[in-house]
Amino acid sequence: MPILILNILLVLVLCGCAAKVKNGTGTFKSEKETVYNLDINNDGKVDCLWAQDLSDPKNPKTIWRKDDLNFDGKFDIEQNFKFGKISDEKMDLDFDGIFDAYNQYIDGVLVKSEYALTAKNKTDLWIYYKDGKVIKKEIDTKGKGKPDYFEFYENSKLDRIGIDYDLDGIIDRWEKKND
Ligand SMILES: [Ca+2]
Ligand SMILES: [Ca+2]
Ligand SMILES: [Ca+2]
Repeated sequence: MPILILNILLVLVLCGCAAKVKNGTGTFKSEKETVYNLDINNDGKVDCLWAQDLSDPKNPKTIWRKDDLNFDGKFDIEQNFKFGKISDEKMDLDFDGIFDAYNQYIDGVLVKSEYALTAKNKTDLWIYYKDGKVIKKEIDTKGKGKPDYFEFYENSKLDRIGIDYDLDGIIDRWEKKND
């Protein structure tokens, strides 16, 4: 549920930024980096901060951006870009000031996600993607810092589940899901 809320807020903020970009004032930092900021709700705190590489004026490229989605003065999503495409991002899903989710991209396509859902600063869910589709989920159900529950997907459908009871990295029980 927090992810859904974040996504909705993100869409709203991104729309807001896109609509106001033309009016945003850019601060020239270097030939490679011009930083823009926006205070969407006019409370004096920046909600949207981003840098662009304007060395090719016809093809400006975003280098990084940060968004405060709930307007509390803390950035909830921080993104980095390579050659204008997103390369990684971290998100604070519950707005407590601690990042809980991390996404990694190759060539703008999501390849890996990590979430700390039950404890702060402790990853307990790893998701792997191929061609943007989930292929594997690894879950730490015991809070040991290592996954013990594995889900394998075929064509985005859960195909089989594996459980590693003693955390030696070898799956001890398999369950087939798709026939
Ligand atoms: Ca603000
Ligand atoms: Ca915030
Ligand atoms: Ca958080």
